Amino acid sequence: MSRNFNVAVVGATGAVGNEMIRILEERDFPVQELRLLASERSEGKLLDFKGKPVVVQKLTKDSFQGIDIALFSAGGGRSLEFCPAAAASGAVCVDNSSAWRMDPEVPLVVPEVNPDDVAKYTKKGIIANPNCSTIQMVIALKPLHDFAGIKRVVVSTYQAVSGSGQKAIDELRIQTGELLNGRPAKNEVYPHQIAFNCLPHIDVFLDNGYTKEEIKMVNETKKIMGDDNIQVTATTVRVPVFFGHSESVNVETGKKISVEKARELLSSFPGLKVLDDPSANVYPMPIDAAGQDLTYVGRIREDETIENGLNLWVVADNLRKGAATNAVQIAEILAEKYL
Ligand code: NAP
Ligand code: 3JN
Repeated sequence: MSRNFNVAVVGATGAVGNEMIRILEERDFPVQELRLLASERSEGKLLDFKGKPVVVQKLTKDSFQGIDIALFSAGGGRSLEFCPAAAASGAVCVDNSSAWRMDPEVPLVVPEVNPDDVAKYTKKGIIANPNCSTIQMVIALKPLHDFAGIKRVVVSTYQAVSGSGQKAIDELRIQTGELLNGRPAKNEVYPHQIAFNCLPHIDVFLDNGYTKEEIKMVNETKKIMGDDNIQVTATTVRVPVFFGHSESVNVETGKKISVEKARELLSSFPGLKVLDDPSANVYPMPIDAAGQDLTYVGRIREDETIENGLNLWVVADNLRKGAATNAVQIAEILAEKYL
């Protein structure tokens, strides 16, 4: 990267935005100016970047003058309203919401899987970051698909509360404390108690009985992998974990992949780390993935009920690789190749 860039973080005070600031810092992204934007509730608040305070500004359509790259994580409504204004000012938007993901003129990118799709940003000036559950799954699927052609995927997720934002992190912490002290738990973010519980309900229910989160996994996987023939069915579940989404992934392929071959393919894929030694109790867990940028895969075994099938257990930090790290990696590709 030969020059520095003016970068805006929209939703800078949120769980994802905060992680974006940390990751820009950690990866030493070449930032000239960092502009932090949020709602008027946060106007004037100070956030730290590289040891210096940066004042949070209120998001308006004029917020993007002089900005090269705008990282959005302030919800789909804000992305729908403000990405076009940012793009019209000359910024390239990397959007973390679902607002633009399925727009045919907007690329949906996981850098390890389809980095060349970044080039398609020119039509609308927007690149979409996939849903966190999709990102970690497609990283595990891609090397298997390239080798043996994936026909069908059955996935069940175990998603951390940080996927629902800062208020949900607080809700799990407070509920756990109250219940352990014999007091009743209040719920505001979720429709039921989340502490010591599991909710098979992420995002809203649709007419077909699936949740929107489940349908995101179906549609986004096809778009990122560039193959509409991959069949995906998903059940997404919220669990009382703070950081790190886990997934049970059953894959049916066009030709057989032995467990040894799967291990070899997965081990050599960028961004993936195989942790698979059940005899020593080694398998991926969210407590180990939290704070990391890799996607971890283990429990690799044959599905003995079909001719060509594998079962995998896939874990990643949902706020990092599932959101902020993926967005900053896209920004790095933009900075290196396109801006
Ligand atoms: P969060 O912790 O609740 O933070 C929300 C952020 O949006 C805050 O900075 C908030 O600012 C800002 N915001 C809200 N309303 C605004 C407005 N009217 N104008 C300007 N800023 C506004 O939520 P989060 O977990 O960080 O998630 C934020 C968004 O990121 C989600 O809605 C989703 O679209 C996306 N996301 C994507 C993934 C993924 O899978 N890739 C994962 C999680 C989230 P204030 O502090 O001023 O209210
Ligand atoms: O619940 C999770 O674990 C991930 C949540 C993602 C999310 C939360 C609120 C709105 C999204 C998303 O990225 O799909 C959205 C959205 O639809 O933008």
